Amino acid sequence: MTVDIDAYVNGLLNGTRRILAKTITLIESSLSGHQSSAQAILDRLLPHTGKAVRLGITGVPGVGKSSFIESLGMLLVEKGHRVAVLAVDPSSTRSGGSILADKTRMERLCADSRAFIRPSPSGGTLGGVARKTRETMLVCEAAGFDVIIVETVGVGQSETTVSSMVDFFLVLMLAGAGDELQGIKKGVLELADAVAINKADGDNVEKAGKARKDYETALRLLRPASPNWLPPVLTCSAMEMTGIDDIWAVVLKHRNIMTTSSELAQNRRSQALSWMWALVEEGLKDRFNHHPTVQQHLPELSRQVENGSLSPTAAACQLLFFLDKS
Ligand SMILES: Nc1nc2c(ncn2[C@@H]2O[C@H](COP(=O)(O)OP(=O)(O)OP(=O)(O)O)[C@@H](O)[C@H]2O)c(=O)[nH]1
Ligand SMILES: [Mg+2]
Repeated sequence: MTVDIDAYVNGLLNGTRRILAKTITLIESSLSGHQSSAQAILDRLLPHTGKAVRLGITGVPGVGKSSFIESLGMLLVEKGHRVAVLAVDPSSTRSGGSILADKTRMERLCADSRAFIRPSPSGGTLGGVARKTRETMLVCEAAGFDVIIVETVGVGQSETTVSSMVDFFLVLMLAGAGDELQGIKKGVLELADAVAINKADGDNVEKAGKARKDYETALRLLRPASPNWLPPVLTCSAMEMTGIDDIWAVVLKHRNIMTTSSELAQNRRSQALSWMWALVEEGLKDRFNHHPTVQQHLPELSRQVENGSLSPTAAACQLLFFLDKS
């Protein structure tokens, strides 16, 4: 298949949904021909990217991420925004079944032409999934989406990865779900630009208020990432659509402050550089693992290191030397 790059680029810049979906398919494809077409398209799109608000959302399964994104997304499209919802979920916990569940939780947003929802690319390492989502984010920006929401479930390193591709990272929590900080990794709070206690409705309102105070205390003990921003704690109900507007106001306030202090631009620059280094590392590892001479000698060298007849340093030197002789 030859890909007409010009047709893709023009279609995307005109916001043609069919082309958007086809481009993401190229990005997600493992065929090298598709990959190089995707890269050629991305290069051309780059000048048209970067204007969106990039918002990351995390929280344990069942906290209400999908419901929250439905409520926030509808509020935003009604304000005139165009919203793309992407996901980073390298685990296999959420295959076909729950994408369906998401369709029922995000029914209105799914059906709205001002929104675009794309489930997590499936399969592969976190690095691979993240690369595809980042590139998809850029394509969505070029296609005119001005708010990009990237969702992730709180497993493994995926929160750190998502926080490194967004401008604002929102952590959703529940009130009184057992032990106070829900056994959440403290690391997640360190990434948060705001915490929202969801399901603050019905009998739960009081508990949510208390949890809010607890999290405020917990956050005060952490050193903030920016001297200009103390992550606030809010309460909301995705179901009753309360508190959602306030959260969006916080996102915009953060953006104003970060723009004025130039931290937004600085942050994006360092994100781009770390992305480059992540790709270099991944590429080097890949090249190493697939190098025929390395493959040929690796078992014997490993054996020698294991039985102590060769030092790890000497073995590593030899293996890396093979790379130069490609
Ligand atoms: N009372 C109440 N229930 C809510 C609220 N938000 C979500 N729920 C319910 O909580 C359950 C889980 O909501 P989801 O939106 O699917 O949660 P999620 O975080 O996307 O879950 P995963 O996709 O499994 O990670 C559903 O039964 C929702 O109806 C809320 O604000 N209040
Ligand atoms: Mg969900």
